[in-house]
Amino acid sequence: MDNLSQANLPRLSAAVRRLAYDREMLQIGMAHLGVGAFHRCHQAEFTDDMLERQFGPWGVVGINLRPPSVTETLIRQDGLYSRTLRQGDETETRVIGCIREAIDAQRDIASAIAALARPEISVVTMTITEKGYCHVPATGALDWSNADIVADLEEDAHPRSAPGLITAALARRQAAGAPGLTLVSCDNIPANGRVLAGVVRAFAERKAPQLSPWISANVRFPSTMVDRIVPATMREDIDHAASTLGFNDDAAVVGEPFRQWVIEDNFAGPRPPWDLAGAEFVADVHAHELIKMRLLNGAQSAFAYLGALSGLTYTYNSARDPVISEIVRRMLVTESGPTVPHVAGMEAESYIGLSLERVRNPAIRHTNHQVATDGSQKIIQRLLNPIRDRIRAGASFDMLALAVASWMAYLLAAAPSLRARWVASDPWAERVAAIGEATPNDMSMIASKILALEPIFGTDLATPAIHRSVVRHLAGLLGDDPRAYLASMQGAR
Ligand code: CS2
Repeated sequence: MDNLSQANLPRLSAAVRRLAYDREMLQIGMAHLGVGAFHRCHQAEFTDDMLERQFGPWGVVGINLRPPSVTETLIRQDGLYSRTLRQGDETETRVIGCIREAIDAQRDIASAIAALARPEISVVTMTITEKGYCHVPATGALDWSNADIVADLEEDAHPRSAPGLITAALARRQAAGAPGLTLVSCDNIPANGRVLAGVVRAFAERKAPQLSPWISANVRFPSTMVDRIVPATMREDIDHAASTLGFNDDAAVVGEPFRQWVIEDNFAGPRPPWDLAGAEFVADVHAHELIKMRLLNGAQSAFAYLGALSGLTYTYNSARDPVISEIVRRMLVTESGPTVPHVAGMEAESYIGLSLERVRNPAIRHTNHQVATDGSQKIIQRLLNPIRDRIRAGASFDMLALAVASWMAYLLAAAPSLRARWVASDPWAERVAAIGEATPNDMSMIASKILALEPIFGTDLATPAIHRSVVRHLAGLLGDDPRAYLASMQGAR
């Protein structure tokens, strides 16, 4: 079967929605860092919708910093790929065309820096995952001990980190007198624009001090809230794309129909009119972000850990399990929900209902292990900050503590000399496993030591009440039958 490509577009199967703009006329005006499934199914789709409504120079050069890189596939396919939305038995497939060029920064860092420095590029969006910011999760500040940052600070280093690459590109722009730039973080960290600004400024101050005033005068870092559930693409999704398109598409992505994008209106230069595609430009995204991270992402993380510990594969299995879904619903309704601000159209009660409904969609096969990845970077905004607000309000937080304990139990269950139930992917996996292995039968000691990990928990959460709650849940979750433990909690109310 031939690959999807520009030349093959006219021969696409009639079932597929085609591009409604003249792609060959599309000039590049944006870059994206981290062309993973989420970008291809979210910002790139918004951009295609925008281009359909108002054609302009908003083609994208996609840059990948980390494997797995789809760069070669995208080059082979002229930047084209399909995205399929799935809800129950319904599917809808469409070709996306805004990515005009793709660069693998690991192989060709010079081209990546040069691309980001092109004067015609005015906006750089990025999805580099939480850990891509190289920050201390609890504070948001640049982590000077991060191995990539240490390497990038060396003289003449080829940047490996995002702050390193961005700084190199900004220095190039400054030297060439290129216009300013807007850097749009699209990752699930609170105040993502502020965190990005903080790590870039801190890194630049050390690496290229002459650049700092230029950054202050010429670069903007709007925060954004992005939302669409997009699991990693599976073999069967690639097969489905091929049979639907009539062409092979190794960059295919699958997502749910729901999508939302709220962007702080803070641009250094021209602003892509994404609002024509349904994105919202607002003065401040903080409230939207709290609602999304605490109610949707918080639920997903709880489902992922509780589900994995109970032997379930996908988050929809967890969300459809009567015991687990009731526990998570109770966490959202009684604990997380009361901590979020009011936003018209995102009222906590209906938002919780919608979030649970979305995670229950059985056509979206998001594995519990995928959502469980990098929990040390995620639980702060999803679970710990709500606990802080509950403590401040003098209110209960036992369900949130259960979810936090389930993250700990997930990493402890991965400890090689304890259970080795799976390989946990988390920058803190080894350290948490080592804590478990030191005193395997002493839950109280284990909980104390984990709660004392300051880069995750800060200095305020090692309280007796949290410790008590976590110890009890850890014992239940790491016992012989975690699901029975969860069922017994339900009975206890
Ligand atoms: C998920 C998110 O893997 C995860 O951490 O919780 O990718 C989630 O699906 C998106 O944030 C939804 O917008």
